[in-house]
Amino acid sequence: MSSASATPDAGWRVAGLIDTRSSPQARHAYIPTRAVRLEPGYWRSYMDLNHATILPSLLQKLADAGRIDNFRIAAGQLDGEMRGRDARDSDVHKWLEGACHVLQTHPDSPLATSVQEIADLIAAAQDADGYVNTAFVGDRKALRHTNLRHGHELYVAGHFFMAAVAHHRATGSTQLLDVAARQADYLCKTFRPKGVNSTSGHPGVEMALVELYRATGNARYLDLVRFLIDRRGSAFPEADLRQRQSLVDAQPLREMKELTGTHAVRSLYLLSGATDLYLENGDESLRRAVETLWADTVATKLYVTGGLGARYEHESFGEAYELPNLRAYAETCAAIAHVFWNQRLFAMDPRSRYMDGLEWSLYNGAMPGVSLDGMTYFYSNPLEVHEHGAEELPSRSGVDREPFFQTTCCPTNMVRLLASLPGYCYGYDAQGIYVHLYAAGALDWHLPDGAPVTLVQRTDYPWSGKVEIEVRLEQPARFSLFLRIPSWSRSPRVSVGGESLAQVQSGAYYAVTREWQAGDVLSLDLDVAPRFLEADPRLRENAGCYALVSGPLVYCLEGVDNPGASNLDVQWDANSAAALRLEREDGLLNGVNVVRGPGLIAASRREPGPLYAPAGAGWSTPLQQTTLTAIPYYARANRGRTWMKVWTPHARG
Ligand code: FUB
Ligand code: ZN
Repeated sequence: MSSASATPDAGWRVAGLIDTRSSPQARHAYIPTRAVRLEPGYWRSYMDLNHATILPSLLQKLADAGRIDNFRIAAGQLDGEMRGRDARDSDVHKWLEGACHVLQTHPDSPLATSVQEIADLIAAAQDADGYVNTAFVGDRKALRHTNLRHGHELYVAGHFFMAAVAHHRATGSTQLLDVAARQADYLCKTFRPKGVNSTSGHPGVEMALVELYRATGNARYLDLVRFLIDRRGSAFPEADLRQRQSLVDAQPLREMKELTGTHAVRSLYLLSGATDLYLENGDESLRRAVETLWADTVATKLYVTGGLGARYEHESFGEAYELPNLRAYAETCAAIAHVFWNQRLFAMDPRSRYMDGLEWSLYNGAMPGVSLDGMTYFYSNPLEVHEHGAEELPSRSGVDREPFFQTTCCPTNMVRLLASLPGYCYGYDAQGIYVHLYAAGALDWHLPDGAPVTLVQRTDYPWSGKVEIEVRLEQPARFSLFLRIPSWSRSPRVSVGGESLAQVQSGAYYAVTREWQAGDVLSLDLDVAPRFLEADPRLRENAGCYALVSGPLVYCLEGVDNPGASNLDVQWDANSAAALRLEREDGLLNGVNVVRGPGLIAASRREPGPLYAPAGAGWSTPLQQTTLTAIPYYARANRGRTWMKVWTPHARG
């Protein structure tokens, strides 16, 4: 945004989640987590749950699994066997990153003690040459960089760099930033044409190195990112094609036109890093690549839930329109990676389509990843579940939540995402302030000339589409407030002081530019009335089906709310669209809007019958009328084993 250079200590308090203030190609910057106070509402309840339950319980689980002791052993403070797979340290780093985000809004949190203890341990475990990774020290030191396909070394380093930057931005301390810089310097010396001339099987380090550059000003980190990206397409020639696709190495990134076969999390992390690099170096070929891949992905490979990665095999994207419901992989981490990528794309090109995608994947792709009590998690997120069929599915099938995983990437990703949520809500440019996400609370920020401004947001979003923003100023000031008008909203309305404003369009930011007076109130009215979506006919599995949405939330049917029906015989009445009712249920699932509407159950199909019949003879099954109740998809699987369905056929009763 400007030409000022980033240096440690400079501006750590005002750096956003990604700090694009000095990025030459960035047209937008984000407002840091600490400037946003969320008040009771949807996101605040998750922030509190994360702080009070998820972070402490997950730290205990990490400790029980030996993840913290691994650092003690590496630091020579404890004798014993290290435990866990090669990527294990990344779980600690992601926890640490999340806890540091919390410290921005809650500097007095008891988590501060654990943060400091872990920061000290990581610093103590750093090797003399700068390397930090408990899986490759001692007698495993010789194995460093010998298994770049699967060893996760750079992936782990990337998560450490993100934690170190978050620690710096939370506390102002450079303790971990210095440790990270030493490790990054080591990587710069190691990964080069005449050194380790390869890249990482699991990307992630790219966006982290760019953020480390933004925090330290060391441009060598950008050179390393470019090197790691440029090696893609020829780093793993010994692997077969499917493996190279999975490693995002089947083609150079700039030549890729789609993500079929690529590992979802790997490719979305890589694209986040490539977008970051473009923001810094303006390489137009990178911009073309990320735009091409974004367009193809959202047009052909994105679940209606904002989930990504259709296949269990290699945890990868499928072909265009290959989006199975029962067997969806849709890893929680992939939806979170989509959030990361869209945030970076928006900084490159501030179009609401990126923030719409971010919001959709956040509510519907990521949030199902944690239970309402914050104790169990989903790795994969199918769009349909059989009542009795779970055992035949692959492990981590998204049927029953689990408290922990050996590779526990998704829970620790949830932690850092939830902790950083306020940092997604607002951004700014030279014209004014952007409201990206609607959530009750207050923003304490400043105008381009430095004058303080507070925005007080009052809303019950996503349960209601009404948002009020009160502007508090010391002096009247002229600037723009940009409101995201989501593409799903019909007939959106904006007014200031009761006066309606013209030409409010969905799928764009609406700029309200005026001389603002203290106490001015801006009102936004979005229509969250429930409605059905249909899929592109090429998505054959969903032919004749509806998905139900209300505002930014995708809904699903669960057996527990719809006794007498099953996922195989339940249908919406084709006439039900006009009869859908949005009803508040404060006592259900921590308080949700349910949707009720007329449905049908093909009752006589319960017994196995002939599997096939002559064409045209039809399956003239008597249909029993019923009222169906749908709940938000993110809240599914919180009441024991039950069938679930997002895409539901519709029929004439
Ligand atoms: O390999 C580390 C993580 O484990 C990946 O990001 C996820 O897809 C899971 O496989
Ligand atoms: Zn994961």
